[in-house]
This record gives sequence, structure tokens and C-alpha cells, in this order.
Amino acid sequence: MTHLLPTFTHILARRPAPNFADGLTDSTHLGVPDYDNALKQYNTYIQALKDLNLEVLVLPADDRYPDGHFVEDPCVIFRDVAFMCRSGAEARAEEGESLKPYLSDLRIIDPDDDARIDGGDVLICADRILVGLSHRTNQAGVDALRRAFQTAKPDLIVEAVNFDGVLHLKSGLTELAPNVLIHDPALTTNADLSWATVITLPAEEGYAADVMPVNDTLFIAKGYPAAVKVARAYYDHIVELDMSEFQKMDGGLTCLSLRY
Ligand code: CIR
Repeated sequence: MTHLLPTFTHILARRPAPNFADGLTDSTHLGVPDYDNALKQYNTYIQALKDLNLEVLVLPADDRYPDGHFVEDPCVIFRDVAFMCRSGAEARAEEGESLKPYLSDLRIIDPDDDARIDGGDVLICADRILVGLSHRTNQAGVDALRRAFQTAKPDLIVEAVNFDGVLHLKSGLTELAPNVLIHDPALTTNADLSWATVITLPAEEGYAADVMPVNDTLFIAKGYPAAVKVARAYYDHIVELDMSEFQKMDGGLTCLSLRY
């Protein structure tokens, strides 16, 4: 399918460090993640992106940042702007600095001191950006991101969205295709989403709502047949990836890469 979501040519990622289980998590009921299995899943994820002929840069693991492989959170890229986030989670606040040297082709913009934002809360849609207000992201963060990205597109719409029930906005709501949102019912919001068709997954498949469209391919977590069935209406090429070890650390598909 040809569609109007942003086209990507580059991927930036970072290998998980052996101490990745020391990262932040609320999902203790899923058990302790296994490093070898996580690396296997990670390598499959990276290879699947390489198979799309994208320029893929994978940084070495850095054990100063147990959550550092979730590169989506410390930076958000829109057009030629790399907006460096400062997470509301202090343990992750410094991760962005370590990515800057690899983003030198882009215009790097730092947030104001009071701005807090995690990239996982930033949903770049075909015609607007939604930013979830969360424990990690505040209104000052939304305003800073809007100012930064409007330097690239002055009429860009950036909307703050209240939500509850999941860690990041994108943990439970992503854009499957232009104006089509896919939703985990665990995420509750009173935001006006009437501009979109919202497809709510069955509760037991909610984790699959964090889908990752990359050009004409859709990446989706493995093991969620109802979600795949929904996606088939929009994509001929779907790649299912096992994410179980990252799910144990509250991570989803999108958080393992920066796509630009
Ligand atoms: C954290 O709590 O920050 C990490 N353990 C998980 C981050 C997942 N990031 C994402 O969904 N964008």
C-alpha cells in the first residue's frame, strides 16, 4: 500500500546492555527478562529493518543506561529537526546527550529547562502530532516540541493528549495508516479523536497497538492474530516480531529505534 505517513531512510538504534533488566519497569508480573533471548529478538528486529534497505546504525551497548536501547524516548525526529527530550524519569534524563554525536546531519534542538518529555509519548501522524501528557511528559515539553518542529513546518499541529492506563501514549495508541488509529483498550483518554477512525483491539491483544509503519511495511508484535487481521486491510507487507523480553521492561516495538 502507498500511504502518506513519513518516509524513512535512516534508523538509529543501540544494543541492549547486559544490565538491561535493571531498567525501569512496572511489568514485574511478566517475570525477569532473559538477556540472551532479548539479544536474539533484538537482532531479528534490526535485521528486519536492514532488509528494507534502510541505512541502519546500531550503537554499542552502554551499561550506564540500562534503558538506553529504548532510543525512541530521548529524542524525537521530525523532518530535519532532532528534538532532544529530557525524560521525567530522572534515571533516563541523560540518555539524549549520548545520541547527539550520531545525529549531526540534523538540526539538534534542546528543550527548555522545565520541559519534560519522552519520545514514547510522541505520536507523529500523517497530518499532526499527538503528545501524551504522562508521568514523563509535561505541558512545557509539548510546547517546547511544538516550537522546535514548527521551525521545520510552521503550520504543524501539535496537540497535547491526556491519557491513562499505559506507560507511554504510543504503548496504547499509534497510527496504522493516515487517520486510522489502533488502540489498546487499556489506554483511556478523553481526547477528541473524531478526526480518525479508531480501531480498538481486544484487551488480550492490546500490546500490539504499538505498531511501527516503516514506509510500505508494517511491523507489529508477534502473537496477536486479531491485530494482524486488522492490519492486513492496510498493508501487504507485515513483519511480526517477538518482543516478549522487551515487554517485560515496558517496551514496545517503536521504542527500539529512531526512524527518520
Ligand atoms: C522505561 O520505563 O523507560 C523503559 N523501561 C521502557 C521504555 C519504553 N519506551 C517506549 O515505549 N517508548
